[in-house]
Amino acid sequence: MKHKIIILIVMLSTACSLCAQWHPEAQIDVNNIKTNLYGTGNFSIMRGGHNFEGFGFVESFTVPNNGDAGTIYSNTLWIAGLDDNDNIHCSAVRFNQVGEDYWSGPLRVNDGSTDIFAVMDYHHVWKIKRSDIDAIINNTATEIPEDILTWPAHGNVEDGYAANLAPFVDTDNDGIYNPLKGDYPDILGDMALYCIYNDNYDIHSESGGEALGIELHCMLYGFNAPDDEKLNNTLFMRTWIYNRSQNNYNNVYIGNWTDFDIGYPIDDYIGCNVERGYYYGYNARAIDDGGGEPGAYGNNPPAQFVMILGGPNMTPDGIDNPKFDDNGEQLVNESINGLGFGDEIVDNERLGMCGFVYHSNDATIHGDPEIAEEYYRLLKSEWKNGDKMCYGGNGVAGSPNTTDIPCKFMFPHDSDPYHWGTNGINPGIDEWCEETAVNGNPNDYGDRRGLASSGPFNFSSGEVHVIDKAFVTYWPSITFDRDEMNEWADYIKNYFINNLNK
Ligand SMILES: [Ca+2]
Ligand SMILES: [Ca+2]
Ligand SMILES: [Ca+2]
Ligand SMILES: [Ca+2]
Repeated sequence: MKHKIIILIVMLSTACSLCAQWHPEAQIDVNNIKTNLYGTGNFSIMRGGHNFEGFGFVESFTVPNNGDAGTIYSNTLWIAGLDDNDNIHCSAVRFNQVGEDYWSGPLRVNDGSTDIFAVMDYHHVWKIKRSDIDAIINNTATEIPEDILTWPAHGNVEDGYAANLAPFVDTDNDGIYNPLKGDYPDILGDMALYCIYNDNYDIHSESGGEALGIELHCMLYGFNAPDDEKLNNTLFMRTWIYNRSQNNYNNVYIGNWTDFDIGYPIDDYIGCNVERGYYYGYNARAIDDGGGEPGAYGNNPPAQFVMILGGPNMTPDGIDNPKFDDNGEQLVNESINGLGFGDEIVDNERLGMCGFVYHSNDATIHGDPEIAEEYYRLLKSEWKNGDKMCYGGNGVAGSPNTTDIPCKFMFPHDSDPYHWGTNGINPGIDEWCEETAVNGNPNDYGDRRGLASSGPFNFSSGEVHVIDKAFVTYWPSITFDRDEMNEWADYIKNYFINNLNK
């Protein structure tokens, strides 16, 4: 037995530090989107729903679910901030090509530590169906599924972990999860995937950053809604982030990073919508033509957007922060796309998308970040060398059609009428977007990656922040149309506010 454990430890140590493919995974297939989720909260990573670039075909963020084309190659969470000594702490992965910043399992509540046994115990993605919960409630269940029986409701308190982890409905109110007595997982949607992971098991070999000591719980969920095209093409994600370290962090930014691939991956554009708090990848060409390869959309390709429905809590200040000034004018600040502003509820305000930057797969100033400081700069809407992003052109000061006005949102088109991204200054260029970026001419299309960030905010020891996002595959009724896409965004945001934000 002891011998076996030692072998297992050696295997796991090697695997954990190296290999994303080894992460546990499960697949959500509740509606028109089908994707895997890894046990470290990422999806599609190291895979494509595509047959390009020699990766081979693997089902991942496949839309429609019975097709062979997808819209997202990789989606991950970045977070970075400063401790009391101004040291950067950073957890961020892109493709796990370099290494790993996240591992399965919770952290001990007193010091943020963990060990290989916890990594092993939580090395799983739970998959829960609403129909199985209904059967338990209605007493018609013939057998309780394994993932409901093993739902990670409680941590090992004797070993220092939190008593309560995954949410559950405690039907007998005894504080203990017991599915054999009628308790069941408290999920959202008709199907949910759930995993628990942390950034403190090992050194950060992907970003090189110092760990924050955070424990993350991720729920990816959706609705089976064949009569509701918008909801049926949406997945939601809720992430709970616990600061289990003893550090109080300041100037923290959290980001959602996406490598869009709209079918054929190298003919894409990217942009963002400031007022609605989302960013999107779309095909640069009317026809997504993969040259005969499977995995291209052909005519009428979809666009994919990621909306920050509700970001980190703002620091409580005892007031319901307003959305409008005394004259009824929109305030030029985070109330533009944040949640809970001017709703007569004190201190429920949450940041939305406070910045958006894109970058490319190249060695320029636009290229991929490599060290923690570069990740942190991108999170702050700066270029990786520390230069401010500037409005217009390619966002790099001194380039054609680029102003010297610092900006927070790249390619906002007409979605920033209050000029929040340029600190209230009218930059004098309307509809900044890829189609007309330089002298009215289109950019070369390519393989785009984008990062939406929320911040700055404070993240104290023992505190939890909750992040809500939506991943929506928008199908144009005729051709790609930003006004129509905005209707989809408004519908999904309202659905979230009315049904899910509780
Ligand atoms: Ca109970
Ligand atoms: Ca494409
Ligand atoms: Ca409020
Ligand atoms: Ca407040």
